[in-house]
Amino acid sequence: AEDGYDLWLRYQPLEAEAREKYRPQLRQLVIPGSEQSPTLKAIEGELVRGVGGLLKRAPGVSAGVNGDGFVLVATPKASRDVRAQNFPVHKLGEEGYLVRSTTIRGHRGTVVAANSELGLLYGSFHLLRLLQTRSALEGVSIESRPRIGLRLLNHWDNLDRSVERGYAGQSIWDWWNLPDVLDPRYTDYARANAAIGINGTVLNNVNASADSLTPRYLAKAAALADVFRPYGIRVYLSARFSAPVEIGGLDTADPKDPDVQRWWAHKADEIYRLIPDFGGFLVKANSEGQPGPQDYGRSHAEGANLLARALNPHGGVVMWRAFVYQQDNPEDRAKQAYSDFVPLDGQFDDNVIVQVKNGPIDFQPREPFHPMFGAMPKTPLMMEFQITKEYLGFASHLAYLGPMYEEVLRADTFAEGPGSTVAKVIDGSLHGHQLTGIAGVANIGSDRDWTGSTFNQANWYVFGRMAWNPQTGAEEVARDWLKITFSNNPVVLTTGQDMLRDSRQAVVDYMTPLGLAHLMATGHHYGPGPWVSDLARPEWNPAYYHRADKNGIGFDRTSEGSNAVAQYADPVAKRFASRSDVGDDLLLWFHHLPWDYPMTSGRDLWEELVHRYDTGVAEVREMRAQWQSLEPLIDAERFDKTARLLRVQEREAQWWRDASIAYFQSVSQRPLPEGVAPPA
Ligand code: GCW
Repeated sequence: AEDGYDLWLRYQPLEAEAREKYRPQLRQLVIPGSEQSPTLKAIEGELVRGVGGLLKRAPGVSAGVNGDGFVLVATPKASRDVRAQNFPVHKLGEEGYLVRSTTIRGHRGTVVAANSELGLLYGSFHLLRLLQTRSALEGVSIESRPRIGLRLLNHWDNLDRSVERGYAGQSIWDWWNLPDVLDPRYTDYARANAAIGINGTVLNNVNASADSLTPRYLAKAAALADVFRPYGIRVYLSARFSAPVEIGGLDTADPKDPDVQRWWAHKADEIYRLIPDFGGFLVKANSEGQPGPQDYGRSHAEGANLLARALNPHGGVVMWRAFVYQQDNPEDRAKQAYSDFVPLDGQFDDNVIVQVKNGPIDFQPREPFHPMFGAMPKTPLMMEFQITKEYLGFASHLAYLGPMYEEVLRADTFAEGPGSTVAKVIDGSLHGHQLTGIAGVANIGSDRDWTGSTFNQANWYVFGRMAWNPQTGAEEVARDWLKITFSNNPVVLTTGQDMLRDSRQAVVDYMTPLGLAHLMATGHHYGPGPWVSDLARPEWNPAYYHRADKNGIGFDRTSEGSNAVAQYADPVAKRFASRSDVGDDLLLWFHHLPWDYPMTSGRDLWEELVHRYDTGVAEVREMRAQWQSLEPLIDAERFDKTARLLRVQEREAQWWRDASIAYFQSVSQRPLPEGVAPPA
């Protein structure tokens, strides 16, 4: 049955024509050394299974090239045949690979070469992707290496198997039965991630329990690390800053206290004894009630360096999150992280990387890029995207996040003049950093399809592809994913691509159009709540963000208001500060405007707002109709599942529109524009 479990490792037989084309090219598999190495063994297993499934004929495994249609997978070191090809492997780095069609001693075939076994693994998955996307093998010449070093998933998984902001069932980590019972799902998790180039995973929630650092849980993490190792996935843990007090018996967690320093150093030694390739710590400190260095009058840098010094002898890194905003801080929440961190530029140890969310508030359907990107030249910054759709309709709404990631990565910070994109900040090229990273908050759970819907798989997939190369286009990935997930049918592809391309903008339109943000219901964050204004922390109230009253709507972040624009480099600040240049998408993020403000569409602001809400609903209707048209071309199981969810989404898009318009109308006191149906 098409239950979605196989993700992009689906390997269902290709169309007969494609099978015929590929079969003579994929007769024989040569992987020298595969008996000794777990990674090479994994490659062999994957290629036999993948090619066997896709072509309905598994290749033979052979010790050497001795006929046409070989696939030779080897480093130059392991294979004289590869050495003889004189490939430019020096360009590939540690993890890169090349896939070339070539001739060896008169036989024609394909070589996957790399400097390391992991490079071979990534190259082998690329080879499978070529088949899955029906790309030509003849004359193929691909060179690829990752632009970003740490390509990680962040699991917000708790030790009781609940998942914070997770909508796909409970955590896949079965802490109770670990380390003795190793669910085969752990291996499939590693395969799926390796296939898209992800090379690390933070197992536990950033709202961390100190228990995850106790011997009992470290043994469990070590068992997972053993499963993941052949696939190049390193294990990391979220560390609770106050752990020395909670599980160490100390009475302080002050970074300047020698006992605290010793405690962390011993803890690191203990971890590395169990997990020799442990990646390091992720830390949420002094944020939303979490403990941190500021509890002791120390800075984020002093806190980060405490852990960094414990990990440094072992080669581990600290990923220190910049998602901070203080209770009772009157400063615009969008400014606080920058205010806290930018003055610390230059104070972080070399093995610290600061992890910054894509926007300055919190994973909203649309935000401007975070002003910290480009503003801390001496500090490596990594991106934190959210793959789970906390604010975009959970797992039930269809929203492809590729266009959102692309929008952020391609945004120009102008930090070093034009072309200083966010992508160049995080790939290290803008400011010359070696330590680089990107993290995605996972949307994975123990649901059969992993992500709570078929289409949510695309978000995990595109995250991996863009982490490997942040210049990758969302549309290209959408097309690959559709081919791999459904079929090569041109109607499925064009219709599916349309749906994916427009889906995120639809969510923006029916939830928070024109640069509005944070209008969701309290706590669970599902559904509208723009009227909420009485929560204890002012910056948790939607009213804090929309600032709507009889006269107008929007958050003035120009110099007349909070002046958040000043945190951006000059040309960007100027553009954001200008009502006419900022563009409709971020208009109300940066400006408070009267309801009759004339928009470029010819409508006034009130009419435009209503129009956008309405458009969002129309876009979902369109998506439903598009999906419906694919019924004959999609298997019943996955067709039905998506059809049902789209029905939910349409209903809820209407709910967002009607509730939002009704509320804003109660404030603006303006009539509904012509042609808009009043709320049901
Ligand atoms: O998006 C918010 C979420 C919290 C989360 C926090 C964070 C892990 O609502 O659930 O906590 O951000 O990123 O730390």
